[in-house]
Amino acid sequence: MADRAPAFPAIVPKPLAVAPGRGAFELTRDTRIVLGRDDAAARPVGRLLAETLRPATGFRLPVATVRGAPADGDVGLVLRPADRALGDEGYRLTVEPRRVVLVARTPAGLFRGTQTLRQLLPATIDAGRRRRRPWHVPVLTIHDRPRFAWRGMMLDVARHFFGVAEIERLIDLLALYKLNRLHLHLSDDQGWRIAIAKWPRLATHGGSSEVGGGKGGYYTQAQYEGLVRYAAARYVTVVPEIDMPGHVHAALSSYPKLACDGKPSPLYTGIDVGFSSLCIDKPVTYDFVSDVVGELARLTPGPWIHIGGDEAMATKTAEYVRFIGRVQSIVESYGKRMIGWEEIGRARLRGGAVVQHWNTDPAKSALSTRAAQQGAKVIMSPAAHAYLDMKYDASTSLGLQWAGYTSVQDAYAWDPARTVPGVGAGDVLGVEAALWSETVQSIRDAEYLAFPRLIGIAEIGWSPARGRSWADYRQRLGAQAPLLDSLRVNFYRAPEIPWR
Ligand code: NGO
Repeated sequence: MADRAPAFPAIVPKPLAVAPGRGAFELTRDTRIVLGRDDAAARPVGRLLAETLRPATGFRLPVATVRGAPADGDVGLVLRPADRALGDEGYRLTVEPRRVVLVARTPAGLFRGTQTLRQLLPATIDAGRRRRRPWHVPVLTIHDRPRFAWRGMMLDVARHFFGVAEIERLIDLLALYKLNRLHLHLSDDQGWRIAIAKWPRLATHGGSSEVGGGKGGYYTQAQYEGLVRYAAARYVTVVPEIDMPGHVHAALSSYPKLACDGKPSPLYTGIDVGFSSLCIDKPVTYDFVSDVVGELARLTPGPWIHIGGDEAMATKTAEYVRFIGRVQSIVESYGKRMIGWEEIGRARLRGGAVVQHWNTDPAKSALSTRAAQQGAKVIMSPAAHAYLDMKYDASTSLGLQWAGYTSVQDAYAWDPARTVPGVGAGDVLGVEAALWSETVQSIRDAEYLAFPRLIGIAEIGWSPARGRSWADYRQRLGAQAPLLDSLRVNFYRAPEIPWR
């Protein structure tokens, strides 16, 4: 296969600044990944890079500590904690004919830089098996850092369940496109997906169903901790969501005492929303919330716990407002920050709360505005752009269409800082694509809906608004096909994209 190094590199998300050069660095059997003596914190990043590059190259790629600057033939990882211009996740990548040097202020920044390096190599670097060919990286300099701190994807594991290996593969794909949050929607009417020691039936009973009547499933706490660690090694923070006070039928069916009428109910496998509610005035409700949030907080090194709060149509407004106020205090009592869907804008929010905008209906958008006015930061997930479960067009068999069709361009051509009136750049924490799984039965289905739209959302989160254009993006997106094929991603080959 010809080594098709593009004239200028087709990196996604688009870096802040790229200065192309001439020639190429070649990765060889003698290449080492080297760290400075004070840069031990970069070792895990070096190891992961070596693990990524070994299968296809067959090279040893030892990770070594050296004195002084990286020598000829080396790929150097350098930490410069005092270099503020690099930001928390930024990096500078210098590829010379004889060596590669990656500099960052933090290990996270180095990791992001290694993902750029991965995209600069021939796509077969990710094919998972040995290929005999030259491994070139074009000479260039890149200076890069993200626009937004929050660049996420939400996966609904409640409507259909996805196993640990599937989630790990998804985390790898998020990392490749420099996303840094995985929000897991762990409970809904149709299923409860995380073991809670003090309320075991949530998982054993509530976890045993899913949409359409499949067998469901749940994560043990040990499995969940493993996922959190796997993600953390790739600088992805897992954000757990337990939806309340609505979307709780699986919990009510597991513990009828949580329902206002106290009556047993069978599990639910349909796709209606808005019919279930916790019982706002029962004391046991707050034992439940506190136990669940407490156990989740212990499993969550990240600062956020998502409490849902959407579509509580079966809860009276005054009760909803009271409930969210109490939940906020519970979340804070475990040292965490509360995130909720935009509806929590109805309640009184304290500093540190985060709201997730989703419904493009103007009356609903006003709730995000209200939350921002109260000082909450906003994560942008407007359904018409960022809901990966919307159909691409009329021919898409998977997915829903309540927010309209969402083409690859619709998912890309918008600006989070200009989406909701009164919610400007200073209020926006970042972006998150949401994949709800009513129609998504397998991880292959999930990939089909997520890719390539998720890649566009990743670029919106990372790259400056100025300098982004659909015309340029579709070329760079098209150039991702060989890499996605190497990784065996089941992506939708949208006809408007010039796939390579
Ligand atoms: C809504 C609803 C979810 C659905 C999803 C389907 C939110 C925040 N609540 O988004 O329960 O699964 O739409 O697109």
